[in-house]
This record gives sequence, C-alpha cells and structure tokens, in this order.
Amino acid sequence: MDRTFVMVKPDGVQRGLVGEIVSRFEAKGLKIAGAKLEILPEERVVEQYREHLEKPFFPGLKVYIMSGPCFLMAWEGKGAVAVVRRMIGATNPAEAAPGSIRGDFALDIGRNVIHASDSPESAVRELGIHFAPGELVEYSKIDEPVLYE
Ligand code: IDP
Ligand code: MG
Repeated sequence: MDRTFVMVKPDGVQRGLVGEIVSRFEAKGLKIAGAKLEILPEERVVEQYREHLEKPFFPGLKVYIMSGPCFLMAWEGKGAVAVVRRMIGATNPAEAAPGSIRGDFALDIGRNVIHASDSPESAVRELGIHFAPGELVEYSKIDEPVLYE
C-alpha cells in the first residue's frame, strides 16, 4: 500500500484544525500509520524543504514552520500520495478548489495550513526525515475488505 507524509503546519495547529483534517483523511478511507506533535528542529525543516533553499520565501517559510508545533502524520492507502495532494488543494489557498483543505481553510500562500508529499519518492524521503522506522505502525483495519475491490 502507498504511504504519504502529511503535516498540519503551525497555523493549522493553532487554529484548531487538526481534528477536522484527521477526520477528512479517515473518512476518505485512508489508514493512519503514525502521528506526532512536534516543534521541528531547523535541520529537519531545511531537509524537508531543500528544493526551496534558494527561494526568496525560504527564510520566512522556515520561521513560519518553526513558530510552533506541527502535527506530523503518515497515511496509507491505494494511491495515497496523489489522493492526499488532491485533498489538500493548490499551494496558493486563494486558488485552491473549494472542498480541498487549503480551499476551505486558508487565504494566504504563506499560511496554507498543511503539507503533503508531492510524489512517491518525496513521500519515502520525507517519512524518513521525520519518523524513525519503529514509529510507523503496520496493522490491518477492519474496513479494508469493503473499501477495496
Ligand atoms: P506545496 O506545499 O504545495 O508542495 P511548494 O511550492 O513545494 O508547495 O512550496 C512549499 C511551501 O512553501 C508552501 O506550501 C508554502 O508554505 C511555501 N511557499 C511557496 N511559495 C510561497 C510564496 O510565494 N510565498 C510564501 N510562501 C510560499
Ligand atoms: Mg512541495
């Protein structure tokens, strides 16, 4: 099964959106494989956003991501990486589709509530940055026989 890395950013945690966001992924049928609340150390923020290190918004992004606790999760399911990217919506919440998380809960590109891996390769890389192997749990869930053909 595919696994993806998802993180409610500090604005989402402060705004009390963790429960709503977890509910959406659960209702979709995805299975939670790991979760924790954490203020990220600088090294892991730099590692996660390494493709953006030279961008003008990076210094502000780093301060934002380290401004408070993030809620980090691993979610599993068929096509989980692409499914979750569609559920979070476009990077700029002003353009994100209504019904998506960013479309429903945010206004500003610099405060867009949630992160999710953008490819299966990024998912493996990002899960490796944030979770030790023992922190991800393998188990079967009783709805699997009715969720999948
Ligand atoms: P993504 O989160 O949808 O994958 P990326 O382009 O990878 O979007 O950018 C990573 C994060 O950097 C965004 O989610 C957002 O928090 C921040 N970011 C991207 N572009 C801007 C910008 O123009 N201004 C401020 N922050 C930005
Ligand atoms: Mg990205």
